[in-house]
Amino acid sequence: ATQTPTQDTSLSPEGNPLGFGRMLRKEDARFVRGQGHYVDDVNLPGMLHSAILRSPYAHARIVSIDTSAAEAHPKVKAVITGKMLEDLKLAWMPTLSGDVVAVLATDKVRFQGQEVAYVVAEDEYSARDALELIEVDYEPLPAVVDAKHALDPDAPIIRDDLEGRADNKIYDWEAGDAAACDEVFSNAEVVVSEDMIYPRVHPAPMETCGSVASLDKVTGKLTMWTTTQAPHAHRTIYALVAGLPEQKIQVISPDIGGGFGNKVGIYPGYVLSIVGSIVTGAPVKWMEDRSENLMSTSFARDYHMHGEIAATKEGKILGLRVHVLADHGAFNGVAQPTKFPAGFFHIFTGSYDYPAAHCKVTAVYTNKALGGVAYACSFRITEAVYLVERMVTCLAYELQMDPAELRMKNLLRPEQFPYMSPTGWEYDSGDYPRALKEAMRIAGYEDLRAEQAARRARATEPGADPSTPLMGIGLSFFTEGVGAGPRKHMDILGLGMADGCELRVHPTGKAQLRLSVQTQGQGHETTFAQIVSHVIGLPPEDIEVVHGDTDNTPFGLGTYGSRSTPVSGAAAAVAAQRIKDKARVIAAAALECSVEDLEWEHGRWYVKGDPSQGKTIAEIAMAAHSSLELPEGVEGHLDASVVYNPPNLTYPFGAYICVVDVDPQTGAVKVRRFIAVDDCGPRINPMIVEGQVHGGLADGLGMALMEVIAFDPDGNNLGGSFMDYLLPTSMECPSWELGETVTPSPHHPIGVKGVGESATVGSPPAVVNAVLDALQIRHADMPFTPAMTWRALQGRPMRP
Ligand code: PCD
Repeated sequence: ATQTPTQDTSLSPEGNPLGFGRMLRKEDARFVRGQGHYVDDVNLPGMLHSAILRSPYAHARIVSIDTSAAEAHPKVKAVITGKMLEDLKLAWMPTLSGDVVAVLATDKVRFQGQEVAYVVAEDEYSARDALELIEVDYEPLPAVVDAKHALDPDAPIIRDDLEGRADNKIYDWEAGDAAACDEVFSNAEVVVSEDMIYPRVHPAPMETCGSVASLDKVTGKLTMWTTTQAPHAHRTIYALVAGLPEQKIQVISPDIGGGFGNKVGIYPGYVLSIVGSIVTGAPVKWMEDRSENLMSTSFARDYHMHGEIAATKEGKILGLRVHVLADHGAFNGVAQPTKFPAGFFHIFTGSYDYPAAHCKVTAVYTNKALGGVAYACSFRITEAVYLVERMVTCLAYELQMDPAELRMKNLLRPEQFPYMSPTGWEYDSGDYPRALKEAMRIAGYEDLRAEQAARRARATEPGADPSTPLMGIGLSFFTEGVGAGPRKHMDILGLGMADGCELRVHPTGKAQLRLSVQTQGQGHETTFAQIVSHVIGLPPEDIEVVHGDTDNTPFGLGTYGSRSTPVSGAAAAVAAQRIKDKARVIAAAALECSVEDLEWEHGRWYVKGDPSQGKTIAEIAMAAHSSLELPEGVEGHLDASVVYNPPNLTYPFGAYICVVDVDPQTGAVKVRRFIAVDDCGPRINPMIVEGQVHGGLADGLGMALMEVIAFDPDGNNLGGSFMDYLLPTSMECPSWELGETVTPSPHHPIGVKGVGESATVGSPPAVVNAVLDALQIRHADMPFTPAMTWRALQGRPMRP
């Protein structure tokens, strides 16, 4: 049900619920009827299909490629190799991190699954058949699979395409104050250190990546239907890469079957479909299959972290330092603000109050697919939160202190906000103890600990049943920074991270909101209509949200890093506010009174003291398009457009508690309960927020318990299908128990903070802390598959 407007709609962060509230998603009408329209649903007259030949080797020199048999296939229209692209200067393209990546390999292949040749044919089956007719002569080379050996003096050089490359290092980067940290550590009473791996995982959206490219030879216009989270950024990059005039490129992102960061970057397949259309003169479709998606598109994490935490004997944290070895795969294709090579990893100081922090990140190339994509991680905050939450838990273990008590002792206090972190981030607002207390209340924390103590006591009694599950309780507290960015500090390849928005109120009082961001399932068509409704009082049903088409929406950097609501949501609120202000002027003209005489209520301006004299936004919209005489300088119509440059990130936070039972004989982990208290400021649509949190918790549980992309010593990907790469289902998930606190962002026009990635960021350490609490060991690496858990129980932890 929709809410009826009941309150004043000032833009104060405390806000008021007009427009906000539980509302079924507008987009569900088509999704539940199977009427979603995805790239693979795009079928154009005369359209051709295509397929990519991929490398079976992780590292090999290409000696020769013979395409003659494939070309002779009766249904094949074109076979394209790296050599042919080289002649067009299209063999390499820039990555979002300023590296270059091969569109089709010319000299060497550098990971298993890399693109080697491309076939365009009348149908997809013929295209795939023809791949088998291509003869490639490879000369296999030794592969760098373990990041720890990437910098060995005798390691093969992966990127010999880059001039002057003598090793596999991508960068060394650091943040914080090393000297101050050393000082604190050398005088500390307690120092705990630990090595941990955040394994390589994959976003694995339901819909794989694909595109349909259609170049009109007469008009020179390229239309590109594609799975992209950032249509405008893609258009600009196509213009730069292919030298096509930008006004002649239209990127259309139709419905997206999940993005999760997988659809931020530009893949060779997209570019190849453009090349295919140029070469054949027909529209060309390219769609990946599941294994291609799992083996060759962006991976996340792959951080080998060494953490050290310093504290007093009483458990007051004094400092944290970290050294990370980051495995980026064969090309550095991370999508994140350019000036932050390790993303926002240096928000690793977390939610606690201590002065000294330092981190160093060394990134290396390995013979694996591109890594480091921001899979629900707000640019590496996931890794950062895992590190600090594990380290704090290790400290509690060492001090034999309750981990909740240790956290409570060190959490930032509400009066410290806005808080400047030791690595230079200004947290906008928070009340952390309140969130942790709320999670502990919902969990019944004291009772859970009592139950655990009683079980442990019983387990030591003679004749105790050896199959009795081991009970574990794990906590995590996270702070995220989302809404990149202030454009002064944050850009991607020189494009500042601001987002545009246009709002038009049509004569009959129905509105259209055009956005630069892209929904992939988060429900923007609903929540953004609710934002406008909140400000101008039109019902959300009357506000159509348009996105995903560069010809019909303003420029902006797109959706990832939970930035849509913090950035574009702010743009929408400001545009609506401008409409409301202009409506007041028009209402004054229509009512023949002065602007000051008008008051706002229920989506309507009315004369002070005489509420019967008033105009609703719909009436004002008609007046704005009519022959009504408007005051000097006021243009007709009721439109507004805004480019929003956020002054700061928003900092959502949360407290999570996980309860597990571990079967000591099989190592199987069952998540018994999971309590998640999230604070993302006021919730535009609480139902959507809950859905976002449910999804993120499942993601986090998957990473903690089952997901890992492993490689054999030759660099063969061992996780290239859903048989090997396990995703959680409802069978593994408990019934999530959610809570909330509300701390508005002081700088966001309607006080909201992002939430899309929060649960994926916050949940893995809670699950891992719970498993390790059950096992009563200080550390072992995730994922806690039965085998890994069982080995950890035997005191034989193994690395993923
Ligand atoms: N909200 C509300 N309230 C608040 C906040 C928020 O309501 N306070 C809502 C909104 O509006 C939207 C959602 O919620 O609708 C979300 O939001 P955000 O946070 O802003 O976010 P975005 O930007 O929109 O989105 C993005 C995210 C991300 S980033 C990810 S990963 C994921 C998430 O989102 N993805 C996805 N979620 C999701 N969901 C779905 N369904 N699907 C998908 O795909 Mo990255 O960086 O890309 O990795």
